[in-house]
Amino acid sequence: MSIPYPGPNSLSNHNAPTPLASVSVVIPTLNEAMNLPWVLRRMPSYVDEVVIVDGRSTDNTVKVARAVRGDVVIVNEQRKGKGVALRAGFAAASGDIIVMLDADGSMDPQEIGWFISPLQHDFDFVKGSRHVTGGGSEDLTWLRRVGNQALTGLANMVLHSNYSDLCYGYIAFRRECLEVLQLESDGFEIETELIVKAAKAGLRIAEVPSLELDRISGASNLQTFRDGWRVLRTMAHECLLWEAPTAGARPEMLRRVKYAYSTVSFPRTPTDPQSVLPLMNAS
Ligand SMILES: Nc1nc2c(ncn2[C@@H]2O[C@H](COP(=O)(O)OP(=O)(O)O)[C@@H](O)[C@H]2O)c(=O)[nH]1
Ligand SMILES: [Mg+2]
Repeated sequence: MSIPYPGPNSLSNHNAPTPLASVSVVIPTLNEAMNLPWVLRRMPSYVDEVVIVDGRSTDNTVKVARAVRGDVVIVNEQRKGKGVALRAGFAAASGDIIVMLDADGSMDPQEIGWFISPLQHDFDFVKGSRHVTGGGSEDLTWLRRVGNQALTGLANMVLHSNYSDLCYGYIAFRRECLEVLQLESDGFEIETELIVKAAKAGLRIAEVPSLELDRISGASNLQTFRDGWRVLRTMAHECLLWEAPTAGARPEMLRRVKYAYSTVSFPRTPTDPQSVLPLMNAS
């Protein structure tokens, strides 16, 4: 199922039929068998393709993914790092719109609609923010919160931007953006690379509120100081050296889109992979 996608010229041509866009969701996974069922079951029906990038999990992540969603695309990526995994996933994704989110249950796929809506209205790149009305986080420790605030402030200073949240990887964009962004990060700093390059390339960017939930089970793979340093290094590198292929072509201010969260509570418990795997054997 696809979504209506007016595209940049729609305003001047009212008689043209609205084309449809397909949506791919790219999810990097490292030992997320207990959390992935919740994520996949909350995927909206208009998502056409889910791409799981794995290769290093030692639990049943891939089997569980196939059991819960039969049409899942699995990309085998043996190299270490969230950035490597996302780049492989983007290359494999076929959708007109690409959404990236985590597999640990911290990002609710039910929010995808908020990310897609600005893309249907001429925006190119939509990033989630935990620090605007309607957003929030159950997952941020005070150290990560302070670090993120400092890095966001620094990025805004050098980019002359007004982002409210830098180190957050719930993002959606038109697939054409990949040609402009030329991603090369290997680790968690890919989130910074995406955001800095999107701003430098003059993409039309919107920020939407997002509620970051606690990881359902397991431990984070991020190391605050090591990865904070990598973010800083990436920011310095991209700000100083990177010239976008379309740099300055259409510089746009960041727009902030407001949504109100309905206070729905939903059960978030780890899924025992053994309760899911017989599904696959039965089919
Ligand atoms: N394929 C792959 N996925 C990874 C790797 N490192 C982290 N991830 C995934 O990236 C997402 C974010 O990682 P997480 O550990 O939750 O970091 P945090 O959210 O920043 O604390 C999760 O879905 C992880 O499973 C990796 O080396 N390879
Ligand atoms: Mg996480």
